[in-house]
Amino acid sequence: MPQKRRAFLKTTTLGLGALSAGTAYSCQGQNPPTNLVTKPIIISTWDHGMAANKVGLDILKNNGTALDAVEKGVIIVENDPKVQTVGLGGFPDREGVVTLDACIMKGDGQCGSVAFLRDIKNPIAVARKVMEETPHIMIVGAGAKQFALEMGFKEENLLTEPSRKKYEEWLKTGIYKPKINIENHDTISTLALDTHGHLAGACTTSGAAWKMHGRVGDSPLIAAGLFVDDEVGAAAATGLGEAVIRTAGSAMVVEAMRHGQSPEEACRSVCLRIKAKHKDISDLQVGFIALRKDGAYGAYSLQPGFTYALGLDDTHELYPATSMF
Ligand code: SD4
Repeated sequence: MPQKRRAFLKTTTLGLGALSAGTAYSCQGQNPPTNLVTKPIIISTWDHGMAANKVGLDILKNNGTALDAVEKGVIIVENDPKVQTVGLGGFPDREGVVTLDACIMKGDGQCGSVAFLRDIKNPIAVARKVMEETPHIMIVGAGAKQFALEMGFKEENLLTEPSRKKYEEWLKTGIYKPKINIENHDTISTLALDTHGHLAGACTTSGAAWKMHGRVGDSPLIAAGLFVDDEVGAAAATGLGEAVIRTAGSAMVVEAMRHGQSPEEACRSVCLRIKAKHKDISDLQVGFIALRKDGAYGAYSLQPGFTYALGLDDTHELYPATSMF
């Protein structure tokens, strides 16, 4: 593990100690008292979630909405060419084309999504426009690009030189065997609870590197990559999209919380279901984050290595998720 990462990676236990003066809870199988509400709070997948949370938490602390917090937070990661799994600089598909997927959802059920979008670096903002400016929920491919251009988004080349070089290296063998999440940078999913008591979530990705042209994963699919319900909580996924879609992953996490499981238990239940549906999970990674309406949070993944970033009060920390193996 790189030294820099190790330095700010904290265990959940340490994190709880650091937070004990505040009102946050981890969710190791316990439901916190519901009269102690933690808000605002923001939680994101992976190390790059730290950058998203910083922007998002500032918005939340100024009484901004959870919707603005998650959108403006993940845009930071979409704009970062060094993150090769999201937005600008994302790895291309097997034809060398960068195609992006994203969705956004509010706790009242409003949502928007784009998939197989080319040449527009902020799919999450386009997804929000779909939610706010159209009678639809999901727009894909050429139609999504046309809509984005109509909404004033700029067309640009998303294939950066480092990603093109990696693609050319991959072309030498051209073998497609996804090992998603083995390197620690991936899809960004962000969930937030604002001071008004509302939840929102955003999920944005360039998807699986070297995927078939036209392949769409879980990330733009409401219920798979993301689900938010103000009555219960929110959940989002990272990892191999096909496995998440098969179990309607994020919606199932929220439903498990609705039936009384803590956020971490709910994430674990769906990981168990995914395990049961696959003969060999040695190369399969799926991770979930969950945020309950009272501010309780949790995360869980199949394989070790999945990290999540948490922002609340004046604290930003990165934690390793509990994993099955
Ligand atoms: C996909 N779920 O397209 C995305 C990729 C991902 O962590 O989340 N990786 O399958």
